[in-house]
Amino acid sequence: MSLLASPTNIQDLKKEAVHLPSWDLTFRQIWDLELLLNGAFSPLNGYLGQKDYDGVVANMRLADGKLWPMPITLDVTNDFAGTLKSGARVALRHPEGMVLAILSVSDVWMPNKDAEAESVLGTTDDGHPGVFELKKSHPAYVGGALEGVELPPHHTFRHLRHTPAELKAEFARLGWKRIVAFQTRNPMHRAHAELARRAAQMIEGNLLIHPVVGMTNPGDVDYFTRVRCYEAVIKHMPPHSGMVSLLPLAMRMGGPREAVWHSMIRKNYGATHFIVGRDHAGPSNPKTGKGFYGPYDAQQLAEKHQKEVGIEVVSFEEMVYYEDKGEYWPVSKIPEGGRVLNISGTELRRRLREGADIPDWFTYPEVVKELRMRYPDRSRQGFTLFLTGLSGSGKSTIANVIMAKLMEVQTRPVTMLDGDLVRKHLSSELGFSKEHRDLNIKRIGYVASEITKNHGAAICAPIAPYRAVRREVRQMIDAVGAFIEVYINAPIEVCEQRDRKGLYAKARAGLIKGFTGIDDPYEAPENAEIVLETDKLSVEEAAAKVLLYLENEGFIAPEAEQE
Ligand code: PPS
Repeated sequence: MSLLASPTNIQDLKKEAVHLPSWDLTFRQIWDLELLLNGAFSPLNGYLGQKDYDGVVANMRLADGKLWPMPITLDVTNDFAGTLKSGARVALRHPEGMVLAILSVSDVWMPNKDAEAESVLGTTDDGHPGVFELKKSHPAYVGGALEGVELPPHHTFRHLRHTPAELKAEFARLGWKRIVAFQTRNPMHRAHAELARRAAQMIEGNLLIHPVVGMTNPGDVDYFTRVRCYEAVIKHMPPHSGMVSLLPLAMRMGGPREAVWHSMIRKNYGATHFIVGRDHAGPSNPKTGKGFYGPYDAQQLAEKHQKEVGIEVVSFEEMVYYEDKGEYWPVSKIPEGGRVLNISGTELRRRLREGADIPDWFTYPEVVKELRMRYPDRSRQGFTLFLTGLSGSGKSTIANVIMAKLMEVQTRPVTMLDGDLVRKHLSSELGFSKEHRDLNIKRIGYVASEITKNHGAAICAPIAPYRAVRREVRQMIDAVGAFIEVYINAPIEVCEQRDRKGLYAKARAGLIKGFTGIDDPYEAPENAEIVLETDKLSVEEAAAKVLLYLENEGFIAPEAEQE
């Protein structure tokens, strides 16, 4: 049920909002709010209160016993939470300033996020993107009912956006009674299209391609590219048999619970059936390369709850290309000795990166064209070299040599974001607390990501002592080009001995507090692309190693191939 107020009430709510405390929503919160307001999260009438939250976390049930698998909470700062009491009213605002809803506060509490992560996502490991987001969110939760003023605005692909009520009306208009929804956060290739087409055939109904365009797994293809792909793929289906509609959901990548949640959302959008394939919404652990969940865990949990949800789960196993027949078959149906072809996500990325062939049996020409535009081969991509290391490890000296050499051998514009320079021009008001250092690195990351996105080369050389913020920057830049972490590794004794600026001596004398390596931590990178031991290498050798890496990985094309 939509939580939007009636037109007359909206005017009253807008007047009331002028005098209310405001909370500026984060992007993730805007996506949650949209689906709360438009009824996609029905039966929720707002953010979970503490009792409902406890039940959802413990056993996927609201306090009244209704099924609901995912905590939908409003996270706020301690300071803001401290100003709120039960009964307070808060204006929830879009970053551009509009009031989207008014929240009547019922509860304010401090959640145990580790317990939430363990119970809902099955792990507290922040290699899991849902856990990472959860830990990054504000520390206090606010629950309460919502009165919607307006839905968040969308300026893209408006012809593909529907509220649950609009989508149901569209199904009725088209005379569709049996609708199978296909969830995706990736471009669709032939295997996915075949699976979705077969599902529609099986249920003797129509297909709803229902991709998530809110928040997905970091590193996923951006939704602009993906949506153009879906629009191309649907044209390869029988005419008028299916449609595309976009779902502005912030995924938690919670595997089994996420599958139940997705099925409830699709039920609210009017689907009668929901496809759950292998590894539904399951991320893999960057540390082990393995999934956080069993490949069919999500299917099992979604099947278990399908009756209660009121949607039929259509379970599919992985589809592979059966070369002998020239068709896609479920992997378990391939006879002994049958020749099977498959291209993994990693292999596809390699082929795009290297400009290698992407065969027609794998995907559609329009999809290849979109992906090649989005992911030009590496010689045309932007990149960021992110040098991190202790003060005096040699970052700036090496960065300057790399910069000169890059300008000699390739044509991308090169921008230097050296620690000291940035602190002078970009972060002049910041000190060296953890908060200020993180902000400094985020600023550098932001500028570097813009340079990378526009196909330039950025060389950053801050200390960047904290792992979590380096990872955030990596994610931001990986989405638009390449992030290459270069660990400038010199033992603290060596750095201290060099003490070019005399800062170590001052730190030892207690004249500088919180000096990295002395009385402030340096968390060494664990997966840096390049490690330079500067107590063993000369500056020339260190820079040459970086250039060699760039050449070997295809970022610097042979002279004859450069445009
Ligand atoms: S950070 O942690 O990444 O934000 O630091 P960064 O912006 O690279 O700035 C590091 C330079 O600031 C000087 N400096 C300090 N460094 C570390 N800890 C403390 N407390 C500190 N106070 C001043 C120092 O000159 C660093 O420069 P480099 O080039 O690393 O020697």
